[in-house]
Amino acid sequence: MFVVDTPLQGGNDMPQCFDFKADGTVHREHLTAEHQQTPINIIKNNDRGGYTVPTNRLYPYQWNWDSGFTALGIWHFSKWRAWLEITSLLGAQWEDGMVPHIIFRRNDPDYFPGPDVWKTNTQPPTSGHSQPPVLASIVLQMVRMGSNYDKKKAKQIFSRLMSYHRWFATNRDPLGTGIIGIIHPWESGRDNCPDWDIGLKSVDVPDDLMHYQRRDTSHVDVNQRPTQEQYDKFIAIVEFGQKAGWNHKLIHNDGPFLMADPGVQFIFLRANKDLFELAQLLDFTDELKEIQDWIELLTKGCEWLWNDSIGSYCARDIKSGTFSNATTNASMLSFFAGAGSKVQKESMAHHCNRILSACSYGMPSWDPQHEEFESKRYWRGPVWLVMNHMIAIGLQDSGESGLAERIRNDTYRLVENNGMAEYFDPLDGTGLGGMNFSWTAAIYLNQCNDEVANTLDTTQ
Ligand code: 9WN
Repeated sequence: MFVVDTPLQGGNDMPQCFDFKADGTVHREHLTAEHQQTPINIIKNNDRGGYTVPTNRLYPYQWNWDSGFTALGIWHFSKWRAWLEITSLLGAQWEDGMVPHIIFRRNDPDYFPGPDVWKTNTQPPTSGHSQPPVLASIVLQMVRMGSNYDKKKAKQIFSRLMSYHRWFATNRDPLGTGIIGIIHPWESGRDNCPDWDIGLKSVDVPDDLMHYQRRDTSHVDVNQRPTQEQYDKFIAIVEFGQKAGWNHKLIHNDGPFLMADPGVQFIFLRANKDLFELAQLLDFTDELKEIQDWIELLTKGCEWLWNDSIGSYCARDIKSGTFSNATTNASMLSFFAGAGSKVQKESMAHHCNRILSACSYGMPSWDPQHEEFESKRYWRGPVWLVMNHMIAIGLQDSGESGLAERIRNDTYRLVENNGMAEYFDPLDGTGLGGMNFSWTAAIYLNQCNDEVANTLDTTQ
């Protein structure tokens, strides 16, 4: 058992299903219907009919990886609705296979930039790039937990998952290097992480940049969001893509931003391993070779992200080769991907231990011992539970069960003490950003149910 030295604070209306024993270890009580009700209610309240928004007002549309994780949570109380979340997302897949990062089913002035800025000319209207490709991993998890019904559902969408991965492999790595490039910080899902400051330096904001008004800062404290300078650059990249008619080959070659993200790289490698297992389970044998080739290439590509000067996987600018120099929660996904040699894995486990010792709640999105750490500003420090979910799976798979348990316990403590926030301060646990957040509720629900299932397994 991992020993946690931060006392519980209590003070919110979530029942706590764990407690601390005199020896300092954490013991969970049985999961009750009451524990599940709060997250279920949150997800249901964010249901907009066939798809779920991340939270009311701040994010009024369907987001790609949010819907994936949310489906995983929904699966525990409604199987058909969980599959609907995934099929509705895939319903917005572009003809070339891309699954966009936002789907705009109705126009909503609460969010900027909306469909009239992206101008993708798709039906339904969407944004113009993608997000971390977690779908195949989510689908495999639902199939593993489920029955023939889930297998049948997965079979129906398998070819769409294939074309999504084919799109990523060819459009985000057109030269076949095994290194996936993202064309906008939003494509990483870790929007304002200091990693992207490197690539954003060379993004010029044109004098005639569209005049716009941010909406995010009218919902959330400005200090918990990206800066205005970053936002101008985000919009400048969108303008470039829109003027390029969202031609992704052109954007990859000539666009203002192109960086390799350990998050997307590792998530995509893992997603391909999961897609391979899915193909085997569902009897799609013709596809195995193509997936295996992606796995081999991506595994090689990971080497380019190894920053020897700090002994960690880091983001890297594809054009200049410049490395970021901090270990993030995305670096920690190397375990999820199964990447690296024995020595590299030991080094990553060392960083994991060091970082967790430096904060009360893991896993922070930026190294707390790095000068640019900001405990409350979005992806420059705070903890995000979807990242915790994948990091814990990776650590467990790699035999680092003590570290995995620390991460899972921190997820419970954060939610049960501070509510279902969008993200959390790793130093004091404060819930930040939007509240009543779908993916936070979903991860909590999944983790609780997962634990019950595992307990049942071992007692049978
Ligand atoms: C831009 C919805 C999304 C998440 C991202 C998170 C944030 C959007 C924004 O919210 O990004 O995509 O406007 O800030 O960074 O990971 O998918 O929850």
